[in-house]
Amino acid sequence: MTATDAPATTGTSHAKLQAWVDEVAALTTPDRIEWVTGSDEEWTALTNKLVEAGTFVRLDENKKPNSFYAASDPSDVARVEDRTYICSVDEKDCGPTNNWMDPEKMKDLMRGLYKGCMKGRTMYVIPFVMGHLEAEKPMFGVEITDSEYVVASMRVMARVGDKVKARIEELGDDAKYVPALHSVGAPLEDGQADVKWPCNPEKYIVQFPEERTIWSFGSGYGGNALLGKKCYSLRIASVMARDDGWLAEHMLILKLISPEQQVYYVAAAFPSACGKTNLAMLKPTIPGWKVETLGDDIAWMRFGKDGRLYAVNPEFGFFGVAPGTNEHTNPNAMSTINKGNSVFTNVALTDDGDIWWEGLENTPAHATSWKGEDWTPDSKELSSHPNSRYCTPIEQCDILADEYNDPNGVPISAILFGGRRKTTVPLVTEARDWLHGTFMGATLSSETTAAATGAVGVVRRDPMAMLPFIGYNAGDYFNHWVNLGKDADATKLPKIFYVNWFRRDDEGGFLWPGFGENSRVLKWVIERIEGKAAAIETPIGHVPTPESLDTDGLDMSDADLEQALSVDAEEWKAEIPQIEEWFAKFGDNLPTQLQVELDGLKARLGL
Ligand code: GTP
Ligand code: SPV
Ligand code: MN
Repeated sequence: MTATDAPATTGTSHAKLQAWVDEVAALTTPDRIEWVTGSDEEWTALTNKLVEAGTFVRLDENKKPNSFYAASDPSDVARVEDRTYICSVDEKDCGPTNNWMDPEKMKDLMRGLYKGCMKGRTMYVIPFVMGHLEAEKPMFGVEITDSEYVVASMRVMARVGDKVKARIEELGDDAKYVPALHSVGAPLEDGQADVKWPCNPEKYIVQFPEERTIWSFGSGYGGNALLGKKCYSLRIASVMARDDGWLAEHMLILKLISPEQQVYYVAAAFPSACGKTNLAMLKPTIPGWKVETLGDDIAWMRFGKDGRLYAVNPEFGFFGVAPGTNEHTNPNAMSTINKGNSVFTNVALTDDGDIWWEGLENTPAHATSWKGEDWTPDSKELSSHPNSRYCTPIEQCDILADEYNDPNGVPISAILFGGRRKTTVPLVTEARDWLHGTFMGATLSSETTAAATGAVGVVRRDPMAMLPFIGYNAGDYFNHWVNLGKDADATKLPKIFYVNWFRRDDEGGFLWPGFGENSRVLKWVIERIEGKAAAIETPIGHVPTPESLDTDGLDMSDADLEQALSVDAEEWKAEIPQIEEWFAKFGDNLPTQLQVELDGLKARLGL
């Protein structure tokens, strides 16, 4: 069947959108076109189709209602940073931290890949909005994909369907939307049987920042394929934010309520698989304190009329790391997924129709691993991929804050930066001011994780936890942070802190128990903001005195606490050449203010 006679089940009255859909269909030649409505019937039809294809296994209705297990192709398990491009018109605008190719060259190359790539498949058109449909300027997108898995996941992760489409049509030419094209790149010849997880060894995840468009090819994995998430809400949105004076960040948003019923909102940027979801849904161990959640991965932050920085979570679901999640580390995530309506990818399937992963309670005597192999507790291999994920609706979260539904967002009191460092970086450090905090963010370092393909455990600079997500020159991005601080009322800006839950003792164990105990650090942060807690001034910033941190009931030796909080000048001196090398990458694009911060740090370290 050719594109011209591929019947569209519906279309749109929005001429420009229809023209793009037609153009893509002509190029990719799908057998069918379907517009995603967002209805329950559609979910049932899609998931049935996925079960029939073997991509999904329906889980036991009594254990995980309306939920599904999927195992990907073993080669398609994470974001592919080396295949991710920022195709700005001018190479300079892509900067030294992103891959670049001339946009026209990239389009030619990818048109070659897209040609006929949806043959034998259905092309789905997903109208979606990141953030609220009721926002002053709704942030629309339209994803075209040939993957039912992507459609099902997008329905969980973003607000999709008829209502969004109707609003785009109503706004007509005024409707700004990001066209996002995705294909798994696995056309089917007539009569060819499909595989459970179609994908292509050749992958491209491409952002065109000036055009605000996304082209993705070859992968079905979350961050590569659910294009509303990292591709739009961070890479494209960071460019929009630069142009319009706001911030699109890889941050969780939480609401903290003190025993005195004071409310504070905190945003925190940690690299992938470094603890955002867990902190966002934290169950405090200190009496009287309460946490509610607003978001676990992405924050869009704009200045309000009152001069404060307001954050909204543009997403509609959690796409969380499964291993390590359990009733102790994250009871709120557990109760969210136990309500069902979820998709689990690359975890283990138990014999009684449930899922399991490393770290979860009730280890099964036997299960099927993510690779489809027999697994028992004696197996040498992991049952679940380290980057296996649950995809679950945010509205099922028991501690979702009411403010999640406010398109204007919440005023942020503190921003935490954090990473995974075995050494050097103390449990918590307070920045002196916004600029110093920007320096902390710009020099943030972390050990790489399984969330991206490549080596795990290698220390790299991951500025603001945004290294793979800044849609333009990172030097310009630093400048944007500096400028926002310069133009703002300093008394209203969030206070910035740098945390590290992952420092190790001499035996290699974590010094700090983490998870719910992180509430102690949040309390110190709030008390610093309120001017109530003591701190020691060190070359890198203010760290708690051991007495200023609430350690009541904390099962930890004084020596370990001291080590967790310690600032070792020698370790920091060793850090300096790495920071210098990092900054040198940016040449003239590095804001002079950050160089001044570095010089100040060196001077304080006696260098
Ligand atoms: P992305 O979804 O990839 O952006 O990850 P994330 O930042 O949301 O990370 P997440 O909260 O899912 O945590 C990733 C891993 O870190 C999990 O295996 C957690 O168990 C572990 N982790 C999270 N918080 C802590 C902590 O406070 N201490 C320790 N030791 N581990 C933690
Ligand atoms: C991350 O890697 O930071 C994630 C998962 O949150 S993904 O959607 O794949 O980007
Ligand atoms: Mn993330």
